[in-house]
Amino acid sequence: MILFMVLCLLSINADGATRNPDSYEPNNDAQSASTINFGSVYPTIYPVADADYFNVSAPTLGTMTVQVTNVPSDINIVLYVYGPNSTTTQRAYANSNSNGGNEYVYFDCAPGYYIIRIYDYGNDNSNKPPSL
Ligand SMILES: [Ca+2]
Ligand SMILES: [Ca+2]
Repeated sequence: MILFMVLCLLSINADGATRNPDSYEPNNDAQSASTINFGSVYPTIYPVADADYFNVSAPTLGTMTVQVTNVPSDINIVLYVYGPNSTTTQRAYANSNSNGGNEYVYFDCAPGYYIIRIYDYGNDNSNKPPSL
């Protein structure tokens, strides 16, 4: 068994007054999901009602972990994973915590691509990034 990990880091702007879209935009639906590798990405949930979709591929059988950490205090992250090789088949879901809480899922994965979707439960926005 091989362990794959995708770490979704919500990065924190040094300048808390600046609210900016992240470099993965536009990625507001599964069709425009930003292709990423396992590791860390640093999206922001901005502007209001922003949703961020990512496409990550598992090369073989394994366990995939997706965690959203470093969540800003004004954001309540909802995390979905779809796949394999589907933009609509739900594979994992997490919304265990409220504002500022981390979210985490792990599951056995087959080879193929998976779609990760994160957004804020209340459709707020934040300049402070989460970490995927
Ligand atoms: Ca974003
Ligand atoms: Ca987006």
